[in-house]
Amino acid sequence: MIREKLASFVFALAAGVLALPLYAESGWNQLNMTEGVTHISREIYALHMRIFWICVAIGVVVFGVMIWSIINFRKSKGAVPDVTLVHNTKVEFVWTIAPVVILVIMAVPAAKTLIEIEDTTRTELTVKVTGFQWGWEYDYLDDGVLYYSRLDHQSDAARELASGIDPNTVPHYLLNVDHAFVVPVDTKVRLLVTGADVIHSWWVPAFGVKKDAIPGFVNEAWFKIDKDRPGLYRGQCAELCGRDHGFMPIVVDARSKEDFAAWLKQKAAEQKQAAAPAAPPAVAAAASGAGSS
Ligand SMILES: [Cu+2]
Repeated sequence: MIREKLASFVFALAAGVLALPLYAESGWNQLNMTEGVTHISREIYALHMRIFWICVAIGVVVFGVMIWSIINFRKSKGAVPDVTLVHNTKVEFVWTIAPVVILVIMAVPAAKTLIEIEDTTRTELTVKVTGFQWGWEYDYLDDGVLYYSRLDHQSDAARELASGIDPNTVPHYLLNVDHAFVVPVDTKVRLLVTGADVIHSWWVPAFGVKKDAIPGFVNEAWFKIDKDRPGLYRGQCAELCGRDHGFMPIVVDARSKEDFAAWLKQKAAEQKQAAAPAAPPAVAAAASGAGSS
């Protein structure tokens, strides 16, 4: 009997191990959070997994005891309920202390990560991010670069009512922008997040950052992308901000430090040149001054 049970257990275990690749292929593993590309996002993932397994253990113990009791103390087996039992100090002590200990075990690493998330000291680049209906404005405060980022033209055309365009044919439908937010990897980037009209929320899951953009307030957030993970990272506005809330995605273009420096220099020069026609007022003023004298 025991040998049979053992054999079926080993069989089930082997079947489970063999099914793992199938599980990965089925997409079920995509139901979980991703680890992301920053130290903080991995910390958050680790917290999530730790607390998940604590919940699994609690579930197994609680349901195990419950099912075991139902089976072993059933009426047909001659069990007689103890109707005189009012309370049991020992049991009450255990079921008070055990949850407190579990909560402390969860709270200590969670508080540590929260403190780290809020630590915006020693940042290397500051960008002011303003959410508006419906897009984002990125202002590189120390470098004189400012631009808007909106839903890309292809998605925008396809989303129109009766556009006749199949969204499945649009690459990264509703998750693409005209001008991506360019940042360097391996750099502690500080964001000053605010809103221009209503409350928005700047959310990029791969960085573990979700920060409310509230008019009249400046919220701080930061991220430092792994050195070996340049690339495009996508996010969305995570606050129901009005009619086109679903159409204000975020795309972050993470580049190497050298590429970023070159891009920033070129962009600053471009914007300076674009602003140049506004310079003639000095000439105009001189001219009008000459005319009036
Ligand atoms: Cu929004």
